[in-house]
Amino acid sequence: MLTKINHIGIAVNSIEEAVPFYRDSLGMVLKGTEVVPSQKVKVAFLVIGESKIELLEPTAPDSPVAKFLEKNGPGVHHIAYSVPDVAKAIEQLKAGGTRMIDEVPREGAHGAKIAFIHPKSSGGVLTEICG
Ligand code: CMX
Repeated sequence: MLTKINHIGIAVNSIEEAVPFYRDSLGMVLKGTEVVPSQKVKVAFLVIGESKIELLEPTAPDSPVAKFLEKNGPGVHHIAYSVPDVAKAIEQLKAGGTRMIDEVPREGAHGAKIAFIHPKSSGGVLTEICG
């Protein structure tokens, strides 16, 4: 069902302050930033080879990422896997007993279809599937 790791999401207080480490110290390429209003986050995509890191900065105090930062501080927020068909993957996961946060695909960055698996079903690791 999964084809590859799509990206790793990292929660930060400030994209502007976090980018120099990834871009200048690690040599990753900043591909751009985007606000995802529905999820109250600003995201920055950094690329190295085939791999991507997504920095997540909250855009409002009640953003889920703001809550995450309050509870845990900055750090790894989620791991996203590519699937060919998100709706189909949701059905397959549910049929196998996996609890989903999203039972229907929603829109993520770049207009991609995404869905989150409930961390209770994935050993505490917030897991995203994306198309
Ligand atoms: N890691 C581990 N557990 C997490 C978590 C994380 N990053 N985020 C939330 N949880 C846990 C919560 O603690 C909660 O646990 P309990 O049920 O034990 O209390 C559970 O997951 C559900 O969380 P919630 O906040 O109550 O549920 P919501 O449905 O309101 O939201 C979620 C869940 C994951 C969608 C939201 O917290 C979130 O992180 N939204 C931002 C998503 C994001 O990263 N979007 C960026 C763009 C996406 C992209 O294109 O990649």
